[in-house]
Amino acid sequence: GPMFDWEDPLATKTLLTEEELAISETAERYCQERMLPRVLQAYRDEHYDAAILTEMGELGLLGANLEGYGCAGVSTVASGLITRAVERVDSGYRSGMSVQSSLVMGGIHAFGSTEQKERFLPSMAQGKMLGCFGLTEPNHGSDPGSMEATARPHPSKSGYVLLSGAKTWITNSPIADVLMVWAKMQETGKIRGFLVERKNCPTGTLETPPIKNKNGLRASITGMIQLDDCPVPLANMFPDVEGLSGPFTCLNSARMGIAFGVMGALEDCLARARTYALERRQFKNNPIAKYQLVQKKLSDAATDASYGVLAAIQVSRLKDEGKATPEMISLIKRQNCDRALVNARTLQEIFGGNAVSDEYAIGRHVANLFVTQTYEGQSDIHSLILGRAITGIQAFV
Ligand code: TGC
Ligand code: FAD
Repeated sequence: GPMFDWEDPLATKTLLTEEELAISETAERYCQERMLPRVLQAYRDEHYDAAILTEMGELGLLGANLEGYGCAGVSTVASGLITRAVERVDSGYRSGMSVQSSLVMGGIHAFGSTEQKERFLPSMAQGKMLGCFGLTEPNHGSDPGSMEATARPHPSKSGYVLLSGAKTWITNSPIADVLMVWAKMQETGKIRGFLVERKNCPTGTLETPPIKNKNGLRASITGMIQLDDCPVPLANMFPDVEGLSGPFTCLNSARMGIAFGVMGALEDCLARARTYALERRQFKNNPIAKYQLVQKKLSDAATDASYGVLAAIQVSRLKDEGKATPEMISLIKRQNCDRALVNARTLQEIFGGNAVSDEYAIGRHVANLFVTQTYEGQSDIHSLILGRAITGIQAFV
């Protein structure tokens, strides 16, 4: 008869195609063999190895669900399985990939002109050109609609605007070649998206200082974007999209990736806690895994991880059929991030004092998972998005 597999309690593998299983195996192998050995030192040194994006590009893992322009064109489930494999190692590595793949490549694919797509996507898919996504500002995080960054007509150069403003907490900004910046047109107040190419920015008009000494997501690089009358050609503006639906469309796909990804981090916490509980002995030489309170912690984590993966698969399938709504994505982003954080924090207790040693990885996951619950819409913001959909009353303002 069928056997229970604690690593896949609800047999979600049966929902995957042959191709999806193969992609997942490729990604898991790369992540375990090539990424995992680097992460401990990278986290200690607060160092992001940009070569990771080039390596992922070589394997076809960047922008994997996009069609054409050198991208693999796989299903949303397959691309979710990639994020899960990456985040099993570290949320910061998944973050670097999400920004490149979902936010920047996804945005260009959805809103770019043919010329923009041809210019940026193939080298981004190879990880040779790196991107970042600038929406959040020092004074406007949960409420990006109130952003202050502006684009004003260039006083002397026709076909150009001057971008000014500050973006903060921007993943990959210090290493990005192309910076997707959302700003309001000075004349209309409408939000538009710009592809700022670092190599074309005159000295002093673009700075991207790193934000150092983070207590989470330390294997990822984060910075600001400071623009001071930076000249950008209108050919680098998304031609048709106006308003928040531009950045939010990019976020839909990134939030989906996070919902899948954080389950990888939780599954890693579970696997490590299980191994530890079977090896560690206390009271009459019993493995602590024998004790009921420890078993409950493992059961809770396995249950939430399997429900989370199942829900992520369902919403991904609906997305590919054109039937997913943003509220569904808010639902799984909120739930999976919250449950990953709560369970990781509880599993941490199983390690006793050793939880405090970074060698055991659990503390790193817990610190990272706090960030996943905060960015791309903090969980309470997603509660309000859902609350609005349930009641018809918006509670933001
Ligand atoms: P609201 O009135 O709700 O909407 C304004 C316009 O946007 C459209 N829209 C969407 N379109 C597509 N997808 C969605 N999910 C959409 N949500 C809204 C909406 O239809 C409307 O369009 P139009 O044409 O009528 O103008 O806007 P609001 O200002 O009331 O928004 C409220 C709220 C709270 C929902 C929103 O502001 C929000 O989601 N806040 C959270 C901010 C956020 O998620 N920031 C993320 C920054 S990027 C990031 O964190 C990257 S981390 C990457 C990593 O390292 O992994
Ligand atoms: P605030 O908006 O000030 O919120 C603070 C608290 O108040 C939250 O708990 C929030 O839920 C609550 N709150 C706010 N308004 C309400 C309300 N109406 N009702 C109830 N509660 C409310 N942004 C980018 O654009 N690009 C990136 O690449 C990026 N990467 C990031 C990487 C890291 C490591 C981090 C930490 C952040 C990153 N962000 C990025 C920014 C992230 O999206 C924001 O931090 C997030 O949207 C929250 O905004 P805030 O920090 O300004 O918090």
